[in-house]
Amino acid sequence: MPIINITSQPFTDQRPGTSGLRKRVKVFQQEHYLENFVQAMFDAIGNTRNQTLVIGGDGRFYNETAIQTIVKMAVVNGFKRLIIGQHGLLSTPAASCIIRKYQAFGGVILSASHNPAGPEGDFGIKFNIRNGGPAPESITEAIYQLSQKISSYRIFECEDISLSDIGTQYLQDMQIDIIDPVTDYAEMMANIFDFPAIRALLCNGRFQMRFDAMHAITGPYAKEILEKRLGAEVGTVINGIPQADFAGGHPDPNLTYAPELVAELFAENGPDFGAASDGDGDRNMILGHGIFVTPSDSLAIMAANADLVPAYQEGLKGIARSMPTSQAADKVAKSLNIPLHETPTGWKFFGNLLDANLATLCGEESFGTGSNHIREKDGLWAVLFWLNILAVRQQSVLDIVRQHWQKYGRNYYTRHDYEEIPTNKANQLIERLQLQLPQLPGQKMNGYIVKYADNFGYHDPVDNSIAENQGIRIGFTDGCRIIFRLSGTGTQGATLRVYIEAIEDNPDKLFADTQTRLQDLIELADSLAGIKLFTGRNAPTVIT
Ligand code: G16
Repeated sequence: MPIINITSQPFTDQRPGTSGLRKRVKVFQQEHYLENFVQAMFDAIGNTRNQTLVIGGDGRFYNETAIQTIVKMAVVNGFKRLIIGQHGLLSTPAASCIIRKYQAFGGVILSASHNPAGPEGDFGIKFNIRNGGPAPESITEAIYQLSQKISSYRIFECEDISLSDIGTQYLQDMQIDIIDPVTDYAEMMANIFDFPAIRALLCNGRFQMRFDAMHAITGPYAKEILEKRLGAEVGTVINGIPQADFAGGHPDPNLTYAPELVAELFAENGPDFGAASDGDGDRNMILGHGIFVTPSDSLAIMAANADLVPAYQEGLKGIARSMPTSQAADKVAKSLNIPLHETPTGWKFFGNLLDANLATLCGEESFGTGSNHIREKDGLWAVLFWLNILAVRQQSVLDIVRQHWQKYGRNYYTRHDYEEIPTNKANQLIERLQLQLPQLPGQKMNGYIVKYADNFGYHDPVDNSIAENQGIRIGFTDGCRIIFRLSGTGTQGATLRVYIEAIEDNPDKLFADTQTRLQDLIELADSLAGIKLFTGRNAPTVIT
């Protein structure tokens, strides 16, 4: 076959971050850039001969171009079968579902998540392993090391394959199945949740909901599941047609980037329930009429109500949360008498816990929640989980959240992001903080006494791997915390994330405004880290 061997040279910037390699589209468009990374990936993941590979992405600009390249490289790397979403589309959770269902060797997911798309926007690529989850650091680091030594890659020279027709085609001996991107995922959801109860809620003539797909991948999934299978009124899903540039938007489901949805839910006669998902469909935001549910609270409330969902009625094996996520779920785990696992930021750290049956639900403050049904976080799954709770409890979101706080206490929580700051300044800020850590325990600041101050390290209980330097934590004797870390998903400069949490058990103080309640800790964070000084900013770019 016409295989061509192309001579190439390493690019120094191919180390995957929190979730794969994310760069500006223009970076990926450089000659040999994508091909180098794909070759390094295929070389790093082991024997690709006779294996099945799933391929799909969030439909952003460059998705189909990249898929054609990967297909032509997969055939010379010996893959036996490719399973590709029609038009190259697969949400991240659907890709995870399909890898597991068809027992594939792994999958390649093309996405830069919620980052803006289009020729001037971002693109990304990551490899998911056989369990459906993101490759662990041992593999991502191996990919990087190989990318730094690469001198050539191999590619098959041929016409593009058709991504538009569902069915089977062949490229040499390699079978390529183009599948409907939604069906397998929708069937899985129907097996997890109480669809008859949710249908009854959505069709009762009173309950109103809005789902914002943000012009990204979840549109077709949400329309099929919410409107077709569950009978929600047509129009429940807004911005439901995926666009290559996400209509110029920033599909990050939070209070800053989904302002229309938020305004609608806070309006006088707004809907009972609102939700949004991100570019690749793995994040979620949950809103009730007049209330935003923080992702950390959402995880805790889901865990506390998991027995209402058919798939989790047998009970939870454990709950896992990333370190910066609030400790709200810890209280639920304690009351359920199940373990709580604290991992570094990054969904890849949950995979081992789920595989070993040590955890059933996982969540992150970064608008991610999921369970052992797949090995990615799952936006629509979280929305259906909430609908299942609402259908059974027949209460408003506001009442459910308030009752939860009354029972467990409230973890006031906020994250302040300083985006696109100069990398050297961000590093200086962290280094300076790191130097202060040994002196902090025992010190009294603004009335808070420091209990511990460290840089979080994680020992994986399953494979014994160690992940160091995962974020600076300053914990106080009353359970409050301030955490600093640099994002691993940005593509321009550095993003400083500051996570602030206060614990409130006094029943008279449960309903204050979050930013006001946390003001003294916010000021303390600034004085500890010199945020204004190093970033040159007076205020965060994004507050969630
Ligand atoms: C990714 C990871 C998440 C992580 C988030 C933020 O999400 O999968 O585990 O919490 O990035 O990471 P960072 O704080 O390093 O920017 P996504 O939705 O972007 O794939």
